Amino acid sequence: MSLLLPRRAILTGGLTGGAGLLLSGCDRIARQPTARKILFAGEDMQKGLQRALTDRGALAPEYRRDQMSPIFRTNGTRNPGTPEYAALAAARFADWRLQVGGLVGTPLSLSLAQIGQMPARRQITRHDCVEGWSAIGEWMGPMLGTVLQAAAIRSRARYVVFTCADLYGDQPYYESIDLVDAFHPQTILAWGMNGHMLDIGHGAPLRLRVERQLGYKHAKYLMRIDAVDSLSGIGAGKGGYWEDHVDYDWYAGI
Ligand SMILES: Nc1nc2c(c(=O)[nH]1)N[C@H]1C(S)=C(S)[C@@H](COP(=O)(O)O)O[C@H]1N2
Ligand SMILES: [Mo]
Repeated sequence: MSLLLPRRAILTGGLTGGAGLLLSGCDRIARQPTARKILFAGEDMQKGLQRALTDRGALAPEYRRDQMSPIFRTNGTRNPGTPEYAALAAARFADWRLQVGGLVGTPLSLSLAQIGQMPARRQITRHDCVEGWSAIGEWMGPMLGTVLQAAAIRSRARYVVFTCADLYGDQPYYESIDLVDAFHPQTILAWGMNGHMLDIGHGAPLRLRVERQLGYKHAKYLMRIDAVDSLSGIGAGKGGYWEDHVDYDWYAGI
């Protein structure tokens, strides 16, 4: 329970309005890696560490409806196209279940309806792809932290691994984040986008939104979520499909 974020404040919109506007000029400068290095050079270790932790917890900017992109492109897999996924989609995901396991006290198997009944956050954020495009869209779904808590995530857990329905070769797309991002209030399991149920192109029936990081971290077509204490047993050990195959950074902070 100690990890529970101030959900009431979030759900009533206390944090949703114009978080981006609250950033001071100093914060903006501190976000740039080179500036950050210079700033940190003059600080003692303790202060620098504290600062880094604060930075990780900060909110990504949120936008107004009228700032949303008229077109939000799709990227990576646009349809998993496997017989299994086709069958799930044909039944409008009535038979789909999200498995939550690994280092948890209570493994869960959640239907889309169950996830839809959980308190949802709505956020209009900017998606930044490493390939150089971005788009502003509205996302809706429960906080990942709520689901991890419902599963009674164990204190030994350090990371959360996502396994997807789409295959690259014979391997599902996979990604991982640490617990700071997993319990960040804007890290949600989105079932809604731009006022509709998530479509297949954007990751139906459920995709991750981890708003402080680049697009490839936002795993679409979620099938499993596992809490783990190490990433060494996942794929080649770097924590994600692109990290393992083309050396993308595991921590892709924006
Ligand atoms: N399962 C899965 N998730 C994925 C990908 C993918 O190929 N498969 N591509 C990633 C990349 S690189 C980006 S930019 C975003 C694209 O999300 P979108 O299609 O909703 O724009 O999904 C990310 N999540
Ligand atoms: Mo991307």
